[in-house]
Amino acid sequence: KKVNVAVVGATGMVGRTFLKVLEERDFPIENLYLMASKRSAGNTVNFRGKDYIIEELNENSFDKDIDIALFSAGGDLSKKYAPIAKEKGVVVVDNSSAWRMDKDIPLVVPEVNPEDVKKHNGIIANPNCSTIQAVVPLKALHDKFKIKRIVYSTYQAVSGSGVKGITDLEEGLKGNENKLYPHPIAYNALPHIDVFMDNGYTKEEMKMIDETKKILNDYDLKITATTVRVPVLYSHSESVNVEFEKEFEVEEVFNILENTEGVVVVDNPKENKYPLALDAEGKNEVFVGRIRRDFSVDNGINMWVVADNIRKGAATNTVQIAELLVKYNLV
Ligand code: 2RA
Repeated sequence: KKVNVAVVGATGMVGRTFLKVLEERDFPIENLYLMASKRSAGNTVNFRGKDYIIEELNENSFDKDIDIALFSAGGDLSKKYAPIAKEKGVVVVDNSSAWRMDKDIPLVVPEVNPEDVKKHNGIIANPNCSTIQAVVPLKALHDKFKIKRIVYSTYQAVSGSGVKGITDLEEGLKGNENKLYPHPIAYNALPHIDVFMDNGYTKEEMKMIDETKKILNDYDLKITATTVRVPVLYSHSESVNVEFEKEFEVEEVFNILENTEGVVVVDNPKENKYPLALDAEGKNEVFVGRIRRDFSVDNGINMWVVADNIRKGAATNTVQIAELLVKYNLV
């Protein structure tokens, strides 16, 4: 069955990657509509050998026959236009954080909680990139050994801040002053992603904590997080420390992860083989390695989890949600 798709924020890094992933995965598109700001309206983008003219996003953008709208246009535009699209019968898959913690809006990682798309009432939220790559390996382990506590420590690429993040790093490495972050990102590590809350955590850290509980549907999980911006262009790297309720053998963990959809285990330290940001860049899987028992607790494990934050962290996950909508005949 072919569907009519709108891409909102078509010229941004994630928007452009939506189009690449839609092509790569041969998503069944009947008609495609590209929407962006006034500044980009009128430009053309090639998709499957055909040129498409970008239209300016406005209140009437969804008056045409659109089945699914993939949004990556920031929280404010999502808050304004997702309800308009929904009223017109469009199913919105939104990348912003605007709707993620709304109890009536599913927060979906297709390898983890695919059935939740069936609960949608017009809007489905795509989780934060750093959350997505963590829950993909965690779900099967949670089902088998029941997670008690998670400690996240992340090392996040500057592309998470969009093109400005990339420019800031590239300019910083040339010795030019940084404009985006509160401190130079070149040769540095900034324990400050998004804004600080009253509880001393950043919004990015609270997103990982809150979104993990919602996606795994377990609000008893004890979770803490420290998210750090590092001078890497693409791919987020994460140290994930997990304590389980039940005993396990490390061999079991390897076997489970090696058989988890969307996970690639890269783990042979003696041959310097472990997940690397440069290796994950441009790929859609979540790479897991450095799997080893945490001897400081009864049933603990450490893992190193790496994924392309623009692909699996955003565009690919969103397209996979759209694939579920087609698969479940929800559009
Ligand atoms: C970041 N995860 O990396 C956030 C949003 N993309 O900045």
